[in-house]
Amino acid sequence: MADSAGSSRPSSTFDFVIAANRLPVDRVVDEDGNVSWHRSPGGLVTAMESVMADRDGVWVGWSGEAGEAPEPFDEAGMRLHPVPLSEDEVQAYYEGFSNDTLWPVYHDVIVPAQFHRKWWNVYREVNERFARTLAEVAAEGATVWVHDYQLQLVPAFLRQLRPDVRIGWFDHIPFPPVELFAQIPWRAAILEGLLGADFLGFQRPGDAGNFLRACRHILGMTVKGDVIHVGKVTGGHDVRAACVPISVDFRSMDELARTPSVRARAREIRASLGDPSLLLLGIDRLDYTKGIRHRLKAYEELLKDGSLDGADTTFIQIATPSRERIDAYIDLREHVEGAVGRINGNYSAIGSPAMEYLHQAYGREELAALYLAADVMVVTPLRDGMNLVAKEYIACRHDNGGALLLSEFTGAAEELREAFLVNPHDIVGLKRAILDAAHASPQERSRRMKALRRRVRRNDVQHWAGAFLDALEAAPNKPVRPVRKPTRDHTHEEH
Ligand code: GDG
Repeated sequence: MADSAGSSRPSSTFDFVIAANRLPVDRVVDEDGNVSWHRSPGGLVTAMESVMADRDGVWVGWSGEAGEAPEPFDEAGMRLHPVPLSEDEVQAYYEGFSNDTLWPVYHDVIVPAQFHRKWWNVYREVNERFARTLAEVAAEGATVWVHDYQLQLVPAFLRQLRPDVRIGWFDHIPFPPVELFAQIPWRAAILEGLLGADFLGFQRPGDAGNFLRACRHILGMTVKGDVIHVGKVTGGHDVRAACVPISVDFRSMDELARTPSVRARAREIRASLGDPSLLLLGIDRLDYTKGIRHRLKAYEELLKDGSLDGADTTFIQIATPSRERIDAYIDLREHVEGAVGRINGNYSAIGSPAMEYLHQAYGREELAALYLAADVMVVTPLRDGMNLVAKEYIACRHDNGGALLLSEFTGAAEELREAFLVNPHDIVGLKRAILDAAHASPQERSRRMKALRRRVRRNDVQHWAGAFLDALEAAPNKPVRPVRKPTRDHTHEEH
C-alpha cells in the first residue's frame, strides 16, 4: 500500500482500483440488529479476487443502500470503498438513466427507452462523484478498471483529474448499432466519456465494431483498425476498443457440482417434481431481454399440440427479482405469472407440475444442483451481452450430460457453437429446437457437451481478467497532459 501524501487523501492509496456500480457485498442485518457484509455471488468477484491476490487493490462502488456511505472497510480479501447515493439519485441515475434509458437502447429497444434531462444530469453528477473518489484512492500510475454502462462518463472525468493513471473500461452489456445509439440525446457526451480510457473491452467483436462506428459517425473521429485517435477531445491519446469475452469460474463451478451434497440435491429436485422424464430449466433475472415470454409461448404450444406431455415434463423457471420498481419489469412479471398460471392450470397433474416458477434468489449450491438436474437448459435472450448462465450450466455438467439451448442473440453464442442455437423470435424454430435438444441421443449430447466444456475450461473468468489487463497494459499510449472535461451535449436542452 502506498502511503498518502496529501491530507485530503484517505489514509492509503492503491495500485489497482476497480470501479463498479455495486460493491461486491450485500449488507445483512441479523435479528439482533447486527450489521455484517456478505460477499455477493458471481464470477466477477471471484475473478477480481484472483487479480487482487498479488496486487494492492481497492473496489469502489455503491453499497446498495441509499443514504450516507459506510466508511471504507475490508471484506473478501480487498479494501471496499463505498460511494454514497441518495434515494433520489438511486431513482434518477440507477433505475432511471441506467436501467430505463441506457439498458433498453443497448438491448435493441425491446421496450421503448425513456429520455429525461433530469436523469441525465444526475447520471453525470454520480459519474463525476465516482471519478473523484477514484482519483483519491488511486496511487501514482495506478491501473483503474471501470465496469459497465452505469459508469460511462467516469473514464474522461478521471483522466482530467488524474492523467497519470491507466484507465480501462469493460462493457458487460451489448454496445448498440449506431442507428439505435444515435437516439440518445447525450450520445456525444457518452462517447467522449468513454474515450477518456486507454482501453475499452467489449463482449463481442460486433459490440466493439458498433462503438468504433459510433465514434466515426457521431464524433467524426479517425479510426484505424481498432484504434481511435482522439486528438481533439482528450489531449491527443489513442484509445483501443476490442473484444474480450467474459466467462465463469469454471474450476469452482465444476468442483461445486461434483460435491456429494449437490449431486444428491439434484436427484432430490427431480424426485420432488414426480421424476419427470424431461426437465427443462431457465435461470434468469426477471428481465425482458431474457426472452422468458418467448420460451413460455413455445413451451405452451408444445404442450397444447401434444408434442410434450405436461404430466411427464416439468419446466423450472427461476426468475430472480430484478428492478422491481420499473414499469417494464412490472408488466413483464404480470405477463409471465399469467402464462405460468395458465400452463399449470391446463397441463399439470397432481405431483407433476408442468411448470415450477420461482420468483426468488437462491444460493450457489442450489443453482449448481438445478444445472445438474436439468436435461435441457433453455437460454433464449432477445439480446444479451454474454449470458453467464449458459457457461455455468456447461461448467456444472461434469457428467457430459444435458443439452444447452442457446439464443443466437447472446454473446455466448459466438463461442458456444456446439449448443442448440435458436432464434427466439421464431417460435416454430424454438419449438423444434426444444424437441431436438430433448430428444438428442446421449452420444450426441455428450459430444456437444465435451466440446463446450473444453472451450469454457480454457476461456474461464481468470483468463478473461488476464486478457483484459494485458490489453490495458499494452494499450497504445498514455496521455501526457491534462485534458478538458467531457462536454455537455447541448441537445439535451431540447428534450
Ligand atoms: C450482465 C449481462 C453478462 C441468477 N439468479 C441467481 C443468481 N444468478 C446469477 C447467475 C449468473 C448471473 O446471476 C447472471 O448473469 P448473466 O450473464 O446470465 O446475466 P446478467 O445479470 O444480465 O449480467 C450479461 C453479465 O453481465 C456478465 O458480464 O453475461 O450479458 O446482461 O452468474 O448464476 N445467483 C445466485 N442466486 C440466484 O438466484 N446466487
